Amino acid sequence: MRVRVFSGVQPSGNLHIGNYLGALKNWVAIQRDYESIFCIVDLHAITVYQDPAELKRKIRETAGLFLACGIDPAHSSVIVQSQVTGHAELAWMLTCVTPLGWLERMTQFKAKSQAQETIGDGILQYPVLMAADILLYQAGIVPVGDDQAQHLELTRDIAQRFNSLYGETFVVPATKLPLVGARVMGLDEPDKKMSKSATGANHAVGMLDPIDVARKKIMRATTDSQPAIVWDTLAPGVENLISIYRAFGEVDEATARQEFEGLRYGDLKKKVADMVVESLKPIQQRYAEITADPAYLDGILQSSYERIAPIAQSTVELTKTRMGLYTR
Ligand code: AQP
Repeated sequence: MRVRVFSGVQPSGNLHIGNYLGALKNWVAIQRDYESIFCIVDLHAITVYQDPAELKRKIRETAGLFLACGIDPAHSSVIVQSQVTGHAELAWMLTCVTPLGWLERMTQFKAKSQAQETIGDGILQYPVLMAADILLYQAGIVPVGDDQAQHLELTRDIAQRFNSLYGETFVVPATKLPLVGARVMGLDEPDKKMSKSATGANHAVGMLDPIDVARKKIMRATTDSQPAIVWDTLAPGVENLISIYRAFGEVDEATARQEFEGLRYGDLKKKVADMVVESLKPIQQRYAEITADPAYLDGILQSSYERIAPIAQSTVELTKTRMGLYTR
């Protein structure tokens, strides 16, 4: 059996270059080496309130962007999480083997619950649902950004705990991080991860930002009070811009050092902006073509669903059998 790859993105806002460099670019690079399943994780998005009409629109937008970024539906399945009931079913069964303390220790839970007036149970349960997403397909490899590495460790712990309680059931997955771009920082606050839910106008470059807007955001990025680059003492904002450049252009460190050492910040930003907008232009062009025909996207989602539904069904059945639940 070919090793399966699984990963997902929440349709909880505008996809940004952090999501692209941390996850999607890596997916595109490895998709043909594995049996690949990429998911719009809408059940995760509702762990915080989403406007229903907007969520519906974002699900399609995210699916369109997967394809526009280079996910090839001939090789990879593109699915919507809420269409496959096995995600929620398996999540419950895994909840019952997950100690509460494991969930309370998650840094994303701590950060997200601090920002809420009342803490929804969904924010606590989020990593169990993520474990279910991955284990449902018996995925061996999960390509994600650095912020999800802790949740992947938890997924491994849950799989191992289940296997030791009920017998070998789940493949224990490995995390795959990109070498550069695993944690893209906010352009306005380079000490914080670039995030869809951040509100600053210059925080993130969206994958669908108009080209002139994307350029302006990069030109306004926070650096420091030095005039030019000193490679051995890079301010976080400068390091972030160089990482973005390197990740988009697949530029190694030695080459980047040669290109950037001593360069004035204005020139650095211009080079980074050129690299980013030239990378975004063909993606945006493909996105416009893909979304011009809504039936095309519906067809991909449906054929992907039909391809993966038997895998999900068989894992749910196996898990129920292992636990002694009712099966026919
Ligand atoms: N800043 C980032 N740098 C690198 N990778 C990132 N990812 C997210 N932010 C960065 C990776 O993108 C994939 C999809 O992320 P997600 O939609 O599951 O949610 P998230 O990790 O919580 O990302 P956001 O953008 O910050 O969303 P919100 O604000 O809605 O929570 C994952 O592989 C993630 O690692």
